[in-house]
Amino acid sequence: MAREWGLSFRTFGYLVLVAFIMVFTFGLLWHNSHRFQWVSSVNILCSNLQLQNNYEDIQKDIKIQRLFDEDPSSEVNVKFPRMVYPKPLAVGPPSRTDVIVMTPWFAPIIWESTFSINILNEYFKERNIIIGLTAFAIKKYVVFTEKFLKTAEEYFMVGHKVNYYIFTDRPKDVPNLPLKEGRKLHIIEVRNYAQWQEVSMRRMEMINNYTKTKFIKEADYLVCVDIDMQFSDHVGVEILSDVFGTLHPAFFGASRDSFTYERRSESLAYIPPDEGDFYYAGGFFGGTPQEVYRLTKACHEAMMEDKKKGIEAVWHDESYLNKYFVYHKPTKILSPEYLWDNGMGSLPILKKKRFLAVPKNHAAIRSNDRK
Ligand code: 5GW
Ligand code: MN
Repeated sequence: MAREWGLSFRTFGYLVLVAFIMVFTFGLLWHNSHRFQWVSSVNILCSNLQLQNNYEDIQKDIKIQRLFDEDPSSEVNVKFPRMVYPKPLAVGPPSRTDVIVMTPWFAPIIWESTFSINILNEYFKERNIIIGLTAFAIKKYVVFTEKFLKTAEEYFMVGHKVNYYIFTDRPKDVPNLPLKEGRKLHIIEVRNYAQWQEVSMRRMEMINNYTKTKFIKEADYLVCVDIDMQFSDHVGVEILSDVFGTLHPAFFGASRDSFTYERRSESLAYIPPDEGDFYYAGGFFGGTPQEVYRLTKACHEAMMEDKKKGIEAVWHDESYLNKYFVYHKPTKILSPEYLWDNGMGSLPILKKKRFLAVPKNHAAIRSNDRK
């Protein structure tokens, strides 16, 4: 046959050899690509990604795998996670150019696409933390607990251990919902107060008392929120820090002189016109039990001092919280994504609405009659 094509036996021999080597090489490559399938898939992912700090787009492509966990034949006991994602940029366009993502005291301000939840989850998962979520359901506000808890199950700290602490004067009216593994409901029975201002303000005292006797033993972080709210998108470990506050949705773009800080110098909540960084919301703060203890103690004691003098700050507990944060800077700040009211509409900078006010009939929910 070689003769018919005008090839010498020698050339034909070479061709056969080359063909054999090629088949062998491709066979080996094909075999390897199947043995280490995660490597090839990761390579494909990486080559498709523009190397940007836009974590929003890469979120779904990130793979953090425990290399040896998944290989039963491995005899290696040391377990190193693989952390596969595009390299963060040290120099180059920032992930957000429309908002400030860092305070002058180097506390991050948490906006969508500034963090990678997979990296953060890996970090907090390794520490096996427990997060305590506190909320008050006093009097008629108990009606908000069901939606609050149901949506928290869906969006709040999914995959982590959570203790719900519901403070209420109506424990029987708190629904007993099925909770996911690692999540527990603690109903804390407390007294009510006749005046609504006091209901709101006494939260500081009650959180303070229970932090000292209970939370400090049961939780690594506390998240203290309003209950007339629903979770509507991811709220996870990216919020956790020693002590954190949230930008109030009505004031994050406002000037200092339009903040509704307490402006009467007789009150301990007084903030002089040339001080203050942001206007923080009373309905979402937290931190470690130690820091929450300090914060709630300071706020409660200031309220009690003012009460003796017959003065109460203009926005109650929120005013004292704002005062505290002027002199004890939060170590992390949550953007209004974490506390939004649809009454405020939508904005281009607001990529996510994670925790939303539930519309309420103010007159009906706040009246003193029992139904
Ligand atoms: C009742 C009437 C007027 C204002 C507050 C209340 C009230 C508040 C109440 O009867 N029961 C109660 O548990 N609260 C707690 O205080 C809830 O956790 C509530 O989310 C929080 C703050 O009060 P809000 O939500 O009415 O305040 P805004 O500023 O969010 O409207
Ligand atoms: Mn509220």
